[in-house]
Amino acid sequence: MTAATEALIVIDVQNDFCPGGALAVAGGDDIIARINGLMDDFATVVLTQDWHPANHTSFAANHPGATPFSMATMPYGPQVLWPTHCVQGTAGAEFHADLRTDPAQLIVRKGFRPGIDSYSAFFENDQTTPTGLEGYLRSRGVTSVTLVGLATDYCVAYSALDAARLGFKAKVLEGACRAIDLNGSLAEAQTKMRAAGVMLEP
Ligand code: VGL
Ligand code: ZN
Repeated sequence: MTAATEALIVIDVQNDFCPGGALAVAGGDDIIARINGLMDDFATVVLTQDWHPANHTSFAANHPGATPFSMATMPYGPQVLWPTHCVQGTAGAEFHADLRTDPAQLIVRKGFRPGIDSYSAFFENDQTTPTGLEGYLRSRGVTSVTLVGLATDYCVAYSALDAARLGFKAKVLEGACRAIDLNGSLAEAQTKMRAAGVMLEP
């Protein structure tokens, strides 16, 4: 068991990010056994769940003529237009059936506002609208977070960068993550995380 000040944050291990899903990440389900084991080492376990309404602005289908994985400009900055994924209440939005969910004390849902995407577990993509996770962790005395899940270069990286920015000690276990790697996004995310003081471990 790690110290009571350490939390495990499991990012978006949902059907749509696993093989067969709408936004499948290669090998996305390979990490589940290790993540399940890690849960026993942490007194605080948090799961995040990407949770979009069908009219979500991050979906290419909601931008006439746009193709998935193209870019759009949103009021808060550039945004990848994704295939429709993790729609509230659908099977794709459910956690992978093999992921243990009983050890989690908190499930953070994110991306539920139609007009703004939310990669990070802490803030939406405007970098200011909070999810509430910061307050939850602080009020439980957590000072250090270990991040695992999907996808390394989007939701895991954004969460780790925000954690570091907020003053948490942040560690990403890359072997317990898998990446989308769109146009060099994995290398870029790794560079940004290292520069921000996020520890990258296998
Ligand atoms: C994610 C793209 C869109 C992720 C979520 O979990 O990394 N990526 N929504
Ligand atoms: Zn999403």
